[in-house]
Amino acid sequence: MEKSLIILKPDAVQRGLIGPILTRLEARGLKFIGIKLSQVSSELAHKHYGVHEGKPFFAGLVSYITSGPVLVVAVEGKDVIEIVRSTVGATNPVKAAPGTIRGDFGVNIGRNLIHASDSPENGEHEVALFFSSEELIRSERSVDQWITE
Ligand code: IDP
Repeated sequence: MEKSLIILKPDAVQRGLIGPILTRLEARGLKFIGIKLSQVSSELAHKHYGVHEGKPFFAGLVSYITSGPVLVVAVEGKDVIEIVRSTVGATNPVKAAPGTIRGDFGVNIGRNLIHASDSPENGEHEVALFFSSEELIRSERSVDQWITE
């Protein structure tokens, strides 16, 4: 079982795209185990995006992710890293395929709407960074047998 942290970034929230984006993730069959509206602090932004520190876009990235409320979502399941990344599309919306979230809703790399963990290790780490264990809810879905064999 993998976990993925998904963040609907401030532009997605401000543009009223929470519903359309969650609809796509939910319709794919993903199981949500945590979901909340949150204001990312500068400290948390530095932790989450630490790997990009020193890059030319880092200051802008921190200011972007802290610029307004975000919707933070944790999903769990087999292959969720790849499933979510392929639904989200390429980092740069200019290059993202139509049919992906970034390819359908975005036009600029600095406003690419959504974050998704890029490896199982980062998924575990990022979910733990944004959610306490009490905030993660696991339950059986009767529909699961119609989604996976
Ligand atoms: P990812 O979000 O698709 O995993 P990363 O390369 O990990 O992409 O970059 C993290 C985030 O940093 C991107 O989602 C985007 O918001 C921002 N970013 C990456 N490259 C650039 C850039 O060249 N200009 C502005 N922002 C960038």
